[in-house]
Amino acid sequence: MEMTFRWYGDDDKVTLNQIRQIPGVTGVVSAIYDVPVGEVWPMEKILALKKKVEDHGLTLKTIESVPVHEDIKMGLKTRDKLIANYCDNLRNLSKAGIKVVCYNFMPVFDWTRSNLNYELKDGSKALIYKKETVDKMDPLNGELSLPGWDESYTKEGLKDLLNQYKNISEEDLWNNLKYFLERIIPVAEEVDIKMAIHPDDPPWPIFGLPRIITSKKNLDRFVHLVDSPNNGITLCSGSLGPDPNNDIPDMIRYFGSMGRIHFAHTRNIKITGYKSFEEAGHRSEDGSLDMYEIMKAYHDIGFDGPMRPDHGRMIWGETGRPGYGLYDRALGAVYLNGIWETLEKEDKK
Ligand code: DNO
Repeated sequence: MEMTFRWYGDDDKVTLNQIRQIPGVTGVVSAIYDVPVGEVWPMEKILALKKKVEDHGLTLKTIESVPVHEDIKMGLKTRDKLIANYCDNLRNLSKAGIKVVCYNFMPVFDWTRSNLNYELKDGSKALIYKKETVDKMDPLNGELSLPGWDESYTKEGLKDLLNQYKNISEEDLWNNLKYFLERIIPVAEEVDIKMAIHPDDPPWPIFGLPRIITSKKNLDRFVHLVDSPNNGITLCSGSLGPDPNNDIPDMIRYFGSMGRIHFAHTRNIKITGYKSFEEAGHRSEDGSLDMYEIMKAYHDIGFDGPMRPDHGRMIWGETGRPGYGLYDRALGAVYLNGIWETLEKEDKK
């Protein structure tokens, strides 16, 4: 396992110098952020990013994410050109030594929360999801501020997009995903890149939009859509965890033993009610997931891919990108590395 840290490039308040000082973190995962979704990332930009990261003594082997254009998710005619561009991105990334590419297939909204700044009892600020609040939210009234989605849509553009999705069922989304995979996975095989789909966060439909990467059953369907070792998963405990039916250690063992987990996002969440949760510190005691069992499952399958701590709370007065401050994520990395050290040493006894 290689412990990595997400870095948002030069605009990130968290610097590479800070990241390299986190004990046990040896790599970053990043992306090119200033090229519109659907276009090809210029090779110079990829190489410059890699050089910058490596000049700081860190590795760059994983990209999170190469985003998938909505036209591909909706299966529009324009998708073939966009998929060809996606394949060119994979070829370029491979030339720069990238081994893993993370992406998601969530319609319109990536990860979604009802509050980005909820004060927990200890005074830290966390991201939370409350079903009742989200049920009342209207993505078109402009109030929605979600960290994970492309804010470049105008209100009209977003309205059109949401309308177009009205005709798209879950089965349509599965078909569109299959169409995409059938075209990108052969290229990924050729250039030796492992594709790692990120589960839907939260793992249920929101705002009437279909969501399919939500459970063991659906992930199983996913890995068989195109049965290739390059067609794998980003196993995100915090995305799948809010559904108590998702047994994360079991999923790690199941998909891990198939060799289909290519990237691990490891964080805790605390379920606070039906379809409601708070993002907790990484420790088992702080949330609903047993992080020891999760790490043990990774250890048992011999996981040797990249892992990263995931969203952190804002602590010690830090402000910054929701979920992506320095301190709490750094604590998460060190905690996960601590569990890993114990597992490694126990194994050798
Ligand atoms: C949230 C992240 C996601 C993830 C994308 C992958 O913090 O885990 O935004 O990067 O879904 O495409």
